[in-house]
Amino acid sequence: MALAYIGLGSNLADPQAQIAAALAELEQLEHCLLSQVSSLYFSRPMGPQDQPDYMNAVVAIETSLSPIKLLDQLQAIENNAGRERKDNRWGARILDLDILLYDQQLINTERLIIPHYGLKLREFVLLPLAEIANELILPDGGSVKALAQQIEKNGLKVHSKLR
Ligand code: ROI
Repeated sequence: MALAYIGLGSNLADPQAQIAAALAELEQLEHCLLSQVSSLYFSRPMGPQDQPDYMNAVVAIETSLSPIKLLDQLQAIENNAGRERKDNRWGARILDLDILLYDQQLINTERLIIPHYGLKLREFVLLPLAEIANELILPDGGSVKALAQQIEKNGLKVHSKLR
């Protein structure tokens, strides 16, 4: 089994409900065990500011799925939520599920870059990750705890418990 960390984000169509529904779907995934769930966080948009605030969370999943099979499953959940795959890399989204880490693997392919490129730059990823994996060391040797302590919080707040 591998241990994967997944980032969840939403800023459209009742973000809190979107994240809760995604969590329920992650719990049902075959060959996956949802082992940890962060709090739900309120965050300000990174990127264009003319979009709603976000809800974000991070979960840990034990899985026997390969990284690409896991990505297929996550994209199916995004699509079920009504996510449109168009060219809006920095725009509002109903549901975003990103593989942040997959064990200590480094993956760099067209479909998948792991660790996720935004991991160390995004307070809405680092702080929820630190909540569930404070002692985690990244493949490049970086400490999640230290990175989370150093990053600018940009208004990030715990909104509620998910579990
Ligand atoms: N901003 C926040 N706060 N949370 C996100 O999940 C998020 N996702 C994105 C962009 C548009 C970069 N901004 C975000 O994809």
